Amino acid sequence: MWAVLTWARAQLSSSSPAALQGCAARAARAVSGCPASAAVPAATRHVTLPALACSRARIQLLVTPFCPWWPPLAPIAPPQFKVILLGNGAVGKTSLARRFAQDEFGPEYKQTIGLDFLLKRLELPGKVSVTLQLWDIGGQSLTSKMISAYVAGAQAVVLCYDITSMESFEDLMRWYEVVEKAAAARAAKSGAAVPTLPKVFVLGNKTDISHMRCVKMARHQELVGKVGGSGFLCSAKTGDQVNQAFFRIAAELAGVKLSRPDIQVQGKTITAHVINHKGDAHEEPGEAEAPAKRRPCTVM
Ligand code: G3D
Ligand code: MG
Repeated sequence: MWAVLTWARAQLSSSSPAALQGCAARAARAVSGCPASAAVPAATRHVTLPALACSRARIQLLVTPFCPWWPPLAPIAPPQFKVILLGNGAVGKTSLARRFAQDEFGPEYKQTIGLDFLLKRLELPGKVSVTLQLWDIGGQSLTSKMISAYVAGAQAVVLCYDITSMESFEDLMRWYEVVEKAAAARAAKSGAAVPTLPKVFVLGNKTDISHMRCVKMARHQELVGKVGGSGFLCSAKTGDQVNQAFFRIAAELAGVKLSRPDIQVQGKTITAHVINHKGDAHEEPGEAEAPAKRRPCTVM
């Protein structure tokens, strides 16, 4: 019994999903009486990360009342997902990353030269914590040889365009091809028969200037269908829909199902700035500008 408890504790202390899956598989074998050499039951192979984190918390709750001397397990480090923002220069990749990770938007930063890297931890429904690693590579890197190295190991790619620039939208297919080539090269290197593509999302930025929009919604949807992911429209400038987009990306990567209220809670209150044009202003009589003093005029 002691040995079993010690072994279970050692397994549960691990932060690795693989070890947790192994633990779940052994537990399933022990319960069902299968020999230790039996293959991992199919059910446990498909256990999702949140489900595992949840079972770990449940085991902790069950064990503590019977074994009060058993110190609490160290918390599991939340899983990190590598998310790359791709797209032409000036579509707003840096602004989006900064808006999401730091809730900032400002003109003080320079065009990205190499690679910017931001981290943001999120709490998903069901108390599932995840960390998104946002990789912001410069728009000038479409022809760069480094791009496939950046894409390697990414769980998600966000293809970003500016809704007021048709060129930035049409170039997204070239960005997508770069992702496909990188995945194919990786598969060839590892000997895998089928390349593993990261999840691909399409994000149209600058909805605050939608009166200048030239990419129609139908074309946006068509591209989303082609790359097989989800699509978002947002504004890094006002923050509209930025949190919702990344929250949905994180949930999709972690395998967490979201309800409409879950997404809505992420919404940011947008403040509308009312511009008071001089001609429209209704000045109070007392605040009106004092008439200029009249000088006597002599007509010769
Ligand atoms: P990039 O990282 O893709 O190259 P940046 O793009 O984030 O550097 O943004 C390029 C320009 O677009 C910046 O303007 C930035 O302020 C603007 N921008 C980014 N996001 C938005 C948005 O949501 N709405 C509007 N209206 N502008 C946005 P400047 O003038 O500094 O070049
Ligand atoms: Mg940039």
